[in-house]
Amino acid sequence: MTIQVNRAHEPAYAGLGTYCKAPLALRPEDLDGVDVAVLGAPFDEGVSYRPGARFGPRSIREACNYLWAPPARPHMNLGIDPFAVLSVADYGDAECPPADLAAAHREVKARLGEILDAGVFPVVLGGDHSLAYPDVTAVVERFGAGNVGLIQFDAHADTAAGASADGQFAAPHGTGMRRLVEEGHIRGEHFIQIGLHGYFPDPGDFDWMRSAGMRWFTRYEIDRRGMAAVMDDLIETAARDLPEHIFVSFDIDVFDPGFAPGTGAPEPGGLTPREVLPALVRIFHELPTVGMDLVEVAPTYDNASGITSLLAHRCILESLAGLALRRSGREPRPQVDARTS
Ligand SMILES: [Mn+2]
Repeated sequence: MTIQVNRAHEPAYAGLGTYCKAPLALRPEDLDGVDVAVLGAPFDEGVSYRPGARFGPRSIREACNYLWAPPARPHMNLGIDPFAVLSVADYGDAECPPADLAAAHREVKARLGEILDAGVFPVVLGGDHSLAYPDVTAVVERFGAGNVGLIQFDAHADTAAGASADGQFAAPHGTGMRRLVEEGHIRGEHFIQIGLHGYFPDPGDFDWMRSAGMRWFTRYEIDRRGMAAVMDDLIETAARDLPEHIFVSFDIDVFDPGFAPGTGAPEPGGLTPREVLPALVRIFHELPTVGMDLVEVAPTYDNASGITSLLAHRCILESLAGLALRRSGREPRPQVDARTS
């Protein structure tokens, strides 16, 4: 059974903080009847540059709490309230001990396994992007190797080799995607990336990605062709070539740092919320997704505005709206076109 975290007339910014004031579930048996479970993964031992993503889960939960509880979020352009369609619960955080990345991964995978075993759709809040490794391996254990596809939003491909030839260290948050493919959890041709820009990966890593059969849409292609056309391609490719179970791994640094400065490895020249939010709606509406993670929110670099956590919060909400649309089996009903004069 889930526990309401608000009193009857308590504003959402008051009291205990869960995602959108969703009720709390702390034990596997509490997930009975739940459709979506939010799980925090507060660790950042896998980063190469600025730490701080361990504070992401709490910060994302606290963002956007200016409405009333329990949650209601009627989407203006879809005509659907994800909380009316989906039973959303907050499953708290995995017990990630500081300074032990392997233990953090183990704990996340165990809690995520409980969510998946209950047949519930997981939304995992990072944490650094090494989180994708325990997330995707847990999903693959449930659905079977070769049966899971991966769509990654990211500035960086995260396909560096574990250690380069000259012995240079490669941080776990930059190597997880390669590891998933090399160890056989995800086939390269079941992997699509979107939003790559900046100076990583190295040309040699791109060569490896090509040889593995991976596909990607860079921000430069999006600039040339427009996000809508690129998303048409991505959806068509995923529907045709990816297996029936698709996991979405979303790195907040896919956004331009002007929109999301609170992150560990910002890359100037990134995507905008106006490009990405509708893309998330399309993916979760039109493709058979089985879960998502959202990583690398490091709110310490946000200064006073909390803009990055707010955007992360909204990315999840848009994803849930798309998922609600899919589960309801109907098309969007925009609330915005009725009165124009
Ligand atoms: Mn990443």
